[in-house]
Amino acid sequence: MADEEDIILRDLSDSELIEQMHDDLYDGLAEEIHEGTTILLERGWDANLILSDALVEGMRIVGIDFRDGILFVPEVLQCADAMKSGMGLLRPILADSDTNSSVGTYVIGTVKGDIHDIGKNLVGMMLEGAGFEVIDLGINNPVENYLEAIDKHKPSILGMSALLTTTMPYMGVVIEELDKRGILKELPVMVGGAPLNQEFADAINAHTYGRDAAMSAELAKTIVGRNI
Ligand code: B1M
Repeated sequence: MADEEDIILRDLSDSELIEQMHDDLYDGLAEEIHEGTTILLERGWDANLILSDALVEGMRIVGIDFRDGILFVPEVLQCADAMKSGMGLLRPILADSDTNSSVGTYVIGTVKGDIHDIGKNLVGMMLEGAGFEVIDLGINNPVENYLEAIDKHKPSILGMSALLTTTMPYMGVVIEELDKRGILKELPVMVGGAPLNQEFADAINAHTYGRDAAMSAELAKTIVGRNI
């Protein structure tokens, strides 16, 4: 990024900077998002607020134009990279747990056919902040990956993320398989992602529906008995 842009960002008021960051995220400018996030942190902004007001809100705007055919996949990929450059700075803060020992192990992954990972990564960060050891399986996970991870890590909770209406039914496939193998009665499953709701989670027999990252971390603590 040019120094000139640096100076401009620093000269902006908080609200102007937030708006500029929405524009920069839209334009996929990773360095500018990194810089904007740094400035807000230096000004004492809470990491959660930077996440919601600057980054998630910016991505919401991107989503509208993506839906309307104004932005296309290559552009939105750049937006995602820009978002991740800001998240990278917030990660150590959000994931900084005040508990020394792990409250439990949480295996999380995006389901088969789905490559969206920003929301999943956020949930993972919040879980780490809540004291969980997070095993992240990444994206595009078939049922075998979840089974293997359950066998290997013996998690307290299994989490699945899906961002597409075409991939969310696959969560039901995984849950059915867990049920068939007698795992479901012992392993709480949390599902989440923008197209989901409680009704869908109930319909596929998921233990819990996580609406957003912060709520999911709270729910996870409740499940392992750390919120009571
Ligand atoms: Co995609 N995409 N995308 N995309 N994309 C959506 C989801 C879409 C709604 C855009 C739109 O049309 N408005 C639409 C889905 C429509 C539908 O299913 N009905 C869509 C589409 C259609 C597609 C493609 C099919 C486009 C194409 O190729 N023609 C394609 C599919 C690829 C695939 O997966 N097979 C595709 C591709 C992509 C990119 C690769 C370009 C990129 C992803 C990059 C990446 O993730 N690394 C991308 C992006 C960025 C989006 C939007 C714009 C943003 C998603 C996001 O990161 N949001 C999205 C539009 C939108 O959602 N507004 C869109 C920010 C994030 C913080 O929120 O992920 O919702 P979210 O996570 C939240 C909660 O949902 C929750 O907590 C998070 C934090 O609060 N949560 C959980 C999520 N997982 C959870 C798990 C939990 C608990 C809570 O427990 C385990």
